[in-house]
Amino acid sequence: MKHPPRRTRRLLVTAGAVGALTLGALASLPTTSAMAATGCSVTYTTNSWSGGFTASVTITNLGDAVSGWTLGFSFPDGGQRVTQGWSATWSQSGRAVTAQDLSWNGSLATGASTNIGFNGSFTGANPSPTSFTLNGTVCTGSTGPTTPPPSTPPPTTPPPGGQTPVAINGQLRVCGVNLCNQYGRPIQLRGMSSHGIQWFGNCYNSASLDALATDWRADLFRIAMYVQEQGYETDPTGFTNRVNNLVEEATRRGMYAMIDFHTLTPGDPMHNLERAKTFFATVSARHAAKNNVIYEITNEPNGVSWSTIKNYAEQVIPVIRANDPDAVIIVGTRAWSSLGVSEGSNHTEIVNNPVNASNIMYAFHFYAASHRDNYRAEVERAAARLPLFVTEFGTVDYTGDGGVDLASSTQWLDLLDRLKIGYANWTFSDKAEGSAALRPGTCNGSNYTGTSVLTASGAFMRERIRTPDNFPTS
Ligand code: IDC
Repeated sequence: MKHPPRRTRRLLVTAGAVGALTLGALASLPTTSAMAATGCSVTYTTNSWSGGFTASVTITNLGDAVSGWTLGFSFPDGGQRVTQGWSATWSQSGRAVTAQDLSWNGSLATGASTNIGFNGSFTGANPSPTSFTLNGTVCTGSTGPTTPPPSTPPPTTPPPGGQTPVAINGQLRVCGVNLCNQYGRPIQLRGMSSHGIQWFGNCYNSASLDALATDWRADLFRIAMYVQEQGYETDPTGFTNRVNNLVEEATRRGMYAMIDFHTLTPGDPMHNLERAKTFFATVSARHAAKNNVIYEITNEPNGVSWSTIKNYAEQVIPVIRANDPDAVIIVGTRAWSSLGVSEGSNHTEIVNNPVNASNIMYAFHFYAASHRDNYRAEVERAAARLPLFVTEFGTVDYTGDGGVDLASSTQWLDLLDRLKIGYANWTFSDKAEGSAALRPGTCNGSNYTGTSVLTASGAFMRERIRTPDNFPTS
C-alpha cells in the first residue's frame, strides 16, 4: 500500500520583541495592581499530504497559573479547515479557530504545557498560523500584558467549573458494604465497559474517550481484556501494553479505570491462574502510584464452586497488594457473576465463606431482558451484607443482543442508584448487536458526541450516566 508523500514542518512561535511596548503598557497600570501575569508560547507542527493534514499544538503557560484556557489563532489561507480535533473543544468561524480546554487539561501551572491537535483539510496552500492567543493574551514567548489584535476572539469563558470524578473522589476504599471516596463518604460510580479490546480496539481513541469523559460524563471506564478468544493468551505483552495505555488515557481524563481480566470460557478461573498472576503483577506495578485503578480479577466464573473462585482470589489478590496495597479489588462470583443465582445458589455462600482479604468487593452482572425480579430481590438482600459492584450489565438479553428492555433496565438502574452500587454498561462499542452503545460504523469516523451516533441502548445509557453525580466532599 502506497502512502501519499508527507511533509513535516515545525514552527516555533515565540515572536519575542515586546520590550518597549511592554514597558509602556506596564506604566499605565496602577502600581499596586494585583493583575495576574500572562504569557504563553505555542508550537504548531503539521504533517500534511495532498489536501489533508494533522496539526499538533503544544501550549505552554508562561504566566500565572490558569484554571481554564482558550487558544485562538487564524488560518493564513481561507481554504484551511479544522475537520476533527482532540483534547479541546474546537470551533472555527471563517479563518478564526478557537480551542477551548476540557475539564482534565484546563489547569496549567506556570511553565506547564499541554498538547492538543486536530485533523484539517486545505484547498490551496497550508501555511501555519503565525500568531496565537491564550485567554486573549498574544503568545510572544514571554510574559507581560499585550493587546490582542482586533481579529482574535475576546478573552474568554469562565474556567471549567466541574472537576473530574477522580479529582473529587481520589483514592477509593470499601467502607462496610459501600465504596467510599477520600472523604469517607459512600459514592456510586457510573460508566461504560469496552467491548473486547482484541476486536474493538479502534473504538478507544482520543475522540471517543473524550466523549465518554465530557459528553457522557462517565466516572468509570472498564477495560475488558478477554483472556481467551484471541485475547491475552495469544500475546501477553501486547495486551498488557494495550491495557496500560488505556489506563493512562482514562487517567488523563479523570476517570476511574477498571482493569477487567475477562475470563469467560472456560469458566474455571484456575485455568488462567498463572496468566492472572503474571498479568496483575505487571499492571499493578505500573499503576501503583495512581489513585484511580480498580482491579477486577475474573469476569464471569461459571461451572465452578464458590470455594474454587475464593481459592483463585486468595492467590491473585496478594500479587496486586504487593505492589498496590490500597487499590480496590473486585472478585467475580459464581454462575457468570450472578452471586450464584444462575446455578441455583445465592449470596449466602459468600457471606458464609468470604474471601480472606480486605478492601474487596464482589461482582454482580445482569442482562435486563433476561434477569428480572428474582435477581433484583437477590441483589437487594446481598447488598445489605456484601459490598457489590455491577462491573458489567446489558440493557438487552444475556446474549448481548436483542432489543432494549427499557422497563427492566430502568428498574435495575433505579435499584442500583438507591443502593449506591456502581456499574459499567456493556458496551461502549459499535458492534452490530443490541448491547452496543454506538451505531455500527461509528468507530470508523471521528465523532462520538451527541445522540446521532448512539443506538437505543446508548441513548438510554448516556442519559442515565450524564445526570449529575452525588459526590460528597465533606
Ligand atoms: C459477548 C459479546 C459478543 C461476543 C461474545 C464473545 O457481546 O459480541 O461475541 O461476548 O464471547 C457476558 C460476558 C460478555 C458477553 C456478554 C453478552 O461477560 O463477554 O459479551 N455477556 O453475551 N456475560 C453475560 C453476557
